[in-house]
Amino acid sequence: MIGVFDSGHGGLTVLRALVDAAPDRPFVYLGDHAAAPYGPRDEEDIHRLTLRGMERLFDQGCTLVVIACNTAAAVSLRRLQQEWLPTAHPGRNVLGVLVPMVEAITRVPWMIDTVPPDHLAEPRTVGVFATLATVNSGSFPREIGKRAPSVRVVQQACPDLVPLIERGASDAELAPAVAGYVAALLDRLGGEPLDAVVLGCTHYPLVAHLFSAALPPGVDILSQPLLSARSLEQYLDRHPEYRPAAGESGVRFFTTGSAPLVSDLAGRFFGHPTPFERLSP
Ligand code: DGN
Repeated sequence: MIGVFDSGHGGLTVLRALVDAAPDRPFVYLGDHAAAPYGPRDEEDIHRLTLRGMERLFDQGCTLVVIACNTAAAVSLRRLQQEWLPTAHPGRNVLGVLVPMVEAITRVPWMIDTVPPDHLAEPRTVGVFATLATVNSGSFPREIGKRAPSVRVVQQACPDLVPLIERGASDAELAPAVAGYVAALLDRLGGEPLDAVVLGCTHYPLVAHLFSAALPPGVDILSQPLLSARSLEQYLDRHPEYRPAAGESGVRFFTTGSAPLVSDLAGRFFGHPTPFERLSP
């Protein structure tokens, strides 16, 4: 069983791409809606909540979990992998959504043949839109810098977007907020051309069309769900020990929040009805 974790609804955009890429795989989704949003929380708090989410998914029988939340992954993934998993759960693993994106940007060799050849030729300046916690963690600039020091990374926190999206705001309400964040990032570039942007929050694919409308023509918008799905497929090929057991199938949806409320909005993210079950917070 493969777990997919998010603070709320956003990870459903990633789960959608994972299910599309591997429809016969069993997935368990957990949204920590009772504690969402994570973006404004401090790092210790985010780590504690993320660790709790991992325990719950392991309790459901998952051996591999994808943290489909940039905020949780940016703050907590390295700590989980280095400090917690080797002693508490040897043989299980946790992956994030940040590294697949960074690898696509910097074109590590195993990613090259999955990225169309005309995609992101020699990126020089990359914009990152994300939550405040992800921006403050510095994870995107750090990870991109390790692999491609010549790439300039300009970040823009978008603190209003997750709350607006989570309450089902209309495009008319969301468009000015997105346009404001895009204008702020372009301002800081001071006229330097922008080659690509990362929507570094799993909620933002839902407003990708608004980013596209607000950005100058020709700027590449990288799709995190798609890149995460490709990356998971390749990971499973390299690590057959995490392939689900024969006979396991289907997708189950859990939330720490109110199941009826969450199920209502979740269909917008997942594109299909999502019958959530409640896990106590
Ligand atoms: N979807 C989460 C992310 O990718 O960072 C953010 C949700 C939140 O809790 N702010």
